Amino acid sequence: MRKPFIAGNWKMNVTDEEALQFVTQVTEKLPSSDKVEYALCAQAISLKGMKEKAVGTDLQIGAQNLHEEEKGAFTGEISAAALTSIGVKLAIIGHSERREMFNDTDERVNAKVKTALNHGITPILCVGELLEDRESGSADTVVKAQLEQALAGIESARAAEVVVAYEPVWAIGTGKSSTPEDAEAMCKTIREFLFDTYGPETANAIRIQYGGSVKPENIASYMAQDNIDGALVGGASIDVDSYLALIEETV
Ligand code: G2H
Repeated sequence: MRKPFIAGNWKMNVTDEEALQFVTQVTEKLPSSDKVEYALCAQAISLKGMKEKAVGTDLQIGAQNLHEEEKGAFTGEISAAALTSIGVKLAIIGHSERREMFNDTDERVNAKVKTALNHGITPILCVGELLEDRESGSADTVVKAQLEQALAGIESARAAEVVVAYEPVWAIGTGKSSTPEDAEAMCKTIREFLFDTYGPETANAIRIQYGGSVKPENIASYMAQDNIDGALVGGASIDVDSYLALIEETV
């Protein structure tokens, strides 16, 4: 059985003060993580403080990116070693906003996933098609190609640690969510790809999240699908009550 996993992706919307306040408020009310895992992925500046505030709780704190190299002259970037030095063991990798605006090519995404795994950081690997891909009927091909490249050279045992987030780009922050049936169809395609690549044990262990305008009102309809094991949530994870409701609706 795969345990559901709800991760908030705050993007660049929450200040450090707000982030710390949020953790203080939310940790008082979070349910036990027996049935559902939960995380918040914040701007790098807040990660250490959030980790400190979350001590003794099951709230996971994650980064929104990391650099593929171990160290060096990469001004403004964040290394995996720096993340683990403050206890961060989760990072979103290859979000479509980074693919589109920050040159996260498939090759770099692959290198970042490997670096994360080498450091014991769970990557939330984002894949998803553009609107034009869906309209031209090539969504499956595009997503499978992204997965193939992102997971190249990663053997089965390590791949089991990866969380895949399927986020159709046209559904991100637009209010236009994919129907649960369409999301399930793609997540099933992803599962089948993982099955063909890694065999049943790893394919069945990997959690697949849906992302794209998920909110408390619609999360249950995604979670009811066989191949959807959680959600990566942007806008609706920024409010304490909404974040808690997302988790409650999942249990
Ligand atoms: C998709 C998602 C979070 P939102 O990017 O990764 O954002 O829920 O605001 O569509």
